[in-house]
Amino acid sequence: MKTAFITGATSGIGKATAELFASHEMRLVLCGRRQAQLHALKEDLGAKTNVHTLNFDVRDKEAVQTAIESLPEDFADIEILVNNAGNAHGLEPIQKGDLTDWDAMIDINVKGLLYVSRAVLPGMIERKNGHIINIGSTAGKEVYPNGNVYCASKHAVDAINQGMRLDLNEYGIRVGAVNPGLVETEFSEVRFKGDLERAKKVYQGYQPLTPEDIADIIYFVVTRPYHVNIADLVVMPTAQASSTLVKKKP
Ligand code: NDP
Ligand code: 8X3
Repeated sequence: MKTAFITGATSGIGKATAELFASHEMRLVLCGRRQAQLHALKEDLGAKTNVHTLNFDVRDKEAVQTAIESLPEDFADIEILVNNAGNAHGLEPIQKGDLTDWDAMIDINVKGLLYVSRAVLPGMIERKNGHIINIGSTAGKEVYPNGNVYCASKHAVDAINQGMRLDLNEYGIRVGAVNPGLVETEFSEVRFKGDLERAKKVYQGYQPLTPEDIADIIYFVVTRPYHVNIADLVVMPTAQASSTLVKKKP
């Protein structure tokens, strides 16, 4: 039974991945800040597999380290790390950017991913066995108007993905990124600070990806034979050709 550690498992892509992994009886460590959602996940998925939940903010490096060090023996040998926690905060031209939003995106999407990886890696290196899946974005491949800092944070994930693969090569650890385009989750709700009407509009007039679509791909990535490493994968809805070109019904 493989142990998978998923950050940002309380909603969207992380939650769908946890559900799919549970249906394949993978042992799960599920992380997020919302305790009620973590509790519900443990109740629901606990019927299918062994689940351990960790409540921490990826921005807090001491909390990250303590949480990972506190893992019970059964869950401590992490084979798969899905670095998924992250969000966009705001969509403003650079000259109007909110500094708190900028801090959140850099601290969560970039530094949080680094803190979690740094805490998990020693075990993988010792066992010479591990697979890291970094959830990037099309925003890490191109920049769109008003996306400035979110795109920068995902370009950083792209660079970190490449850097990890180079540095971990000698230990036989697999590293790859899954970079989705538009996926309907709580993402836009967070970006627009709870403005549900505005969030809904992002996904209207075409068929966006679902979190389950991305979970399927992540499951495919982690179930390839060990000599196969999917290094970098971009996936968009068929209606999307780039960050700025989406064919919508009038
Ligand atoms: P959701 O908002 O649905 O999920 C985000 C998850 O990240 C939640 O589980 C949330 O948990 C967790 N999270 C956010 N901030 C923190 C934090 N400070 N500490 C710990 N956990 C945190 O969005 P998605 O599922 O869409 O996003 C998942 C990933 O996919 C992100 O990295 C996002 O950038 C990326 N992505 C999303 C796309 C989309 O169109 N939706 C497209 C491309 C990439 P909690 O609030 O409980 O802490
Ligand atoms: C999420 C996709 O296009 O909103 O990373 O940046 S997008």
